[in-house]
Amino acid sequence: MTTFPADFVWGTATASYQIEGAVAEDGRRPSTWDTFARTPGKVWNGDTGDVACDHYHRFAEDVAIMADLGVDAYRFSVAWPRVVPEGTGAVNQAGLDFYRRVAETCLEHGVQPYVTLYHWDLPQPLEDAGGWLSRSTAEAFAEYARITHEALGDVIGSWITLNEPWCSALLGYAAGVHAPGQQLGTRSLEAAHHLLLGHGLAVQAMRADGGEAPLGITLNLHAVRAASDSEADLEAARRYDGLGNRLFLDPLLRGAYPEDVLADTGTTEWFAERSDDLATIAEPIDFIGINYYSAHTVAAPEDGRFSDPSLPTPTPGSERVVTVDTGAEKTQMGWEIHPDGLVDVLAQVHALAPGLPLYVTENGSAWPDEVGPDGRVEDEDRRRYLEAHLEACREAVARGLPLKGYFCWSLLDNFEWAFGYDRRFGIVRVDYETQQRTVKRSGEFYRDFVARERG
Ligand code: IFM
Repeated sequence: MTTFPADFVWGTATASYQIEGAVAEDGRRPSTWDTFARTPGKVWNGDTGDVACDHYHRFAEDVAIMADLGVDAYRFSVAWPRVVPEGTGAVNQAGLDFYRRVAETCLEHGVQPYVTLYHWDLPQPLEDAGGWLSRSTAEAFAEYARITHEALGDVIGSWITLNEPWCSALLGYAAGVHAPGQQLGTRSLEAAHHLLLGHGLAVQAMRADGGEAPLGITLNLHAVRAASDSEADLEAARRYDGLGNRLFLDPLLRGAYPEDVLADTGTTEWFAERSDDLATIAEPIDFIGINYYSAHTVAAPEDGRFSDPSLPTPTPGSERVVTVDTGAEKTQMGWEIHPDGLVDVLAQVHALAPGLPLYVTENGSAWPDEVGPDGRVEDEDRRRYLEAHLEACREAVARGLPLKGYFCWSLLDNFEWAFGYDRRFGIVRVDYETQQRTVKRSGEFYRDFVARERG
């Protein structure tokens, strides 16, 4: 059996708005997610991140849990509206101090801090000025990245600019199911461009600031399979892969947008006018993070086939693609479980950028956990999902893919965006009434797996 390299990084991941709470403390100002969550009908049960897991006050306890689990690294995100509360202008030292405390506590426990600079909490004033539809947001992001890098560069092990720009652009500006909740069709691709530009500018700004820490970006990649070899189904797969993967991978790793996607969406001219930005977007990076949850089998629409609500409608072209239910087991999110798809997406990225280190920066599953009379959570479904995907990572390593680490999503149950607290992804249970943390069976499994792999 292939063993993981000795320096393979084992981690867990979270994100600021999903766990911190304390949304109005120590100078933090509202983000688009504060606004969105407060808009009636946008988030299940009217849940908000106001308190979440209260990680802002309990981070030391959470880091100690990670140390007990024996993980090497903690991927957390910095909330832009804590550091630069209005998006541009005045810097909030208290916000930077908080993240320094988190990072230093990690280091004291032998846990390397990996920081994501943008996991969706855009300062509301920037959204009011156009959000990611505006080029100035990309420039503001680079300045915020520079400030954070300069302040925390001595304690952060790795930097990730953006988390899942596909979600920010297409769920936020096309499907409207994420903040800021807009349904602008092809204009969502303008948001994608400005996110990518923001990434490139941020990489340049952080490089100019100096330091050794690796810089990268995290994408949520879709393993795409055509339902059949028919021309129509292959065409559907091309479209799904185009919007879900290549729209982001190609400019980042090849310095060019996929022409078929621009043609499909009628945006060729708009992008041609901005072709000078491509060199910035393709600024060399040190690694790429991949968030993987499911594979998608797609087909041309036809009666009786199931249409996937996660493919953003009304993005032009989405009406030409449906997702087929293959009968595979699904998580509580309705996402089919296909561990082999993880190897496929890693191989897809490797083919584009041979030699670029790869990390699985998120992977996990939601299940309707039950708490036993003894307080234990025997989450066998989550444990099996985790084991199957860890074995897929082993397979990737065996095939020679340069996979350097794995971060389980998530350390804690948390605010699952539009699903509020109704979906639990944690390997540690959070009782939202008492804020008590309990390591689930899946967490114990992960601890033992990591220990065994380390020999
Ligand atoms: O909770 C999210 C996370 O914020 C981004 N990636 C997917 C996770 C599960 O939906």
